[in-house]
Amino acid sequence: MAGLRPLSPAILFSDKDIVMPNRRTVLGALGALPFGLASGPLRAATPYEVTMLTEGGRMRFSPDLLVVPAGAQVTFTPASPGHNTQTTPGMIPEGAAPWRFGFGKTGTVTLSVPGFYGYHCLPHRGLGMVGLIIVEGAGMRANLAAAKAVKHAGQSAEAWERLWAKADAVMTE
Ligand SMILES: [Cu+2]
Repeated sequence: MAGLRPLSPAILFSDKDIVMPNRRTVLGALGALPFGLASGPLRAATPYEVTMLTEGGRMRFSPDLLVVPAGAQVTFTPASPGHNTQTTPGMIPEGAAPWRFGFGKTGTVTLSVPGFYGYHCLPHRGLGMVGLIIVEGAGMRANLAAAKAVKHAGQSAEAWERLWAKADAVMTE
């Protein structure tokens, strides 16, 4: 997996929330689970799945950061009503197809073009319901700067700050 380094425990176990887990959470997870870098939540066996859910009044994608190989299929599954997923303008690689699915619908996308794919839930974007998929492969960094430069409003801006920090943590150089 060129371009990425093994995921740290903090990354592996942070998919529950866009806030990084505290030390106790990480240690607890390490103690409770066999630790395999290649089989952590961010590298789940195919088919890849992102769940759209509301939990404790909080709306989010889980995991909100997913790393997949080029050509992978990712399925968005509604675990709670009222959510959708669609690509965020300016946040997909050149030549990649945008997606947009209806509310409460399951949708599957095939991600052939390496790069960074930012997406959001239409009604909850301002509440920080956003996500990032990194598709590994040659030229994957071509749209990184452009995607990072996209401006966001409200809690989405904070959510993206955290997401990019997570992305930076799994990337080398
Ligand atoms: Cu939503």
